[in-house]
Amino acid sequence: MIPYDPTEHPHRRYNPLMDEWVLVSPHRTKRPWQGQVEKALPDERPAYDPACYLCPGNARAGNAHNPEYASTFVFENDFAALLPDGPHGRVDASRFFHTEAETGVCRVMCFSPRHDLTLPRMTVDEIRAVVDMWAAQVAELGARDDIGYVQVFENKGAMMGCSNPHPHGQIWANRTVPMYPAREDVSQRRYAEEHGGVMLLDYLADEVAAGERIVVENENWVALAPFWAVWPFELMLLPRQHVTTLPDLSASQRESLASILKRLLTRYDNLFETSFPYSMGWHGAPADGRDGSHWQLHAHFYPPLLRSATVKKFMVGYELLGMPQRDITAEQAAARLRALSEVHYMESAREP
Ligand code: H2U
Ligand code: ZN
Repeated sequence: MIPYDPTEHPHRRYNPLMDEWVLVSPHRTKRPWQGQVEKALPDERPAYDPACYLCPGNARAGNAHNPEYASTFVFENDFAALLPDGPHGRVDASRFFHTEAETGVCRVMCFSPRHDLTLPRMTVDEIRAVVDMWAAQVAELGARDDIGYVQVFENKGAMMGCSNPHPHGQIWANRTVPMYPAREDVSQRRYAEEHGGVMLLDYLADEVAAGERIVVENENWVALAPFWAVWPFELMLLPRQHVTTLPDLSASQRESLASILKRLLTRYDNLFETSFPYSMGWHGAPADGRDGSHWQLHAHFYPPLLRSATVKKFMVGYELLGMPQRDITAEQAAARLRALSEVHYMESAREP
């Protein structure tokens, strides 16, 4: 039999966090690509847009008005997917018709008053304010006895369904723990019971030793392409120390988080010289009152782009019906992101 070569031979990789598999087909990256590599149109936006419902002072749905905010600003989503008042718990459990009424809170969080910015184009101090607000929201909502999990996330770019380019994210807080964090909870709890350690800390130690999937790191944080990544340029961001939730981050961990976010998001933008679309979000220990010491806080970045500012990876056919599949390996993706500059292309372009 031919000896197995991970850069050559189709193989599958196991994701122990989600208990899933991904099919990797590295030989396909050698096939000729005749499509062009387009650049996106330059994104020229004003610092203030009178028609934007997220800009300071502007009107929102209903009769709401934003204050003249100067840093971050959080408000209840005017079209919330979850509502705080209402029934909860099992309402029907016949053989095939399980229903649970659910309650919760949805908020929108503006990262900056500036309509024309994105996280990588903000200063480290401004990003630090975003980190502090994320932590404050998780602390406040998580302390409520009608909330079991606080999901912080950002949808960036029209390609990811983001409705407004003003830099913003969302916070959805449920009574129950949503499906993916619940699955991560089971995996991490089982690992702690079986091995007596924290799964993602042990994983991080092995990744640091291997080195080939690390993209950026600093004294407190490591951003890496997970061994089991599904999306072409998927990343995971992890603290080096054992931390279970965003509010538990120390001042120095928050400071270095702001710094590594700027560096990694600048690399993302520089990859195809476009404002890189993605969905990102934080996973930490639930706020359901159970022990969460088996958890390690982390962020996932799921970007759809594959080959250029406009060519995205489709999760279709086999991915929907069989299992997720990727061509370039996590190691190749990490090497490409590692090779990029940490000076944002829009800023370097201005230099003569
Ligand atoms: P996106 O991140 O998907 O673009 O979401 C922006 C949110 O802003 C969206 O959830 C809310 C929408 O419900 N929104 C308001 O709360 N008030 C408005 O006036 C417009 C949009
Ligand atoms: Zn705006």
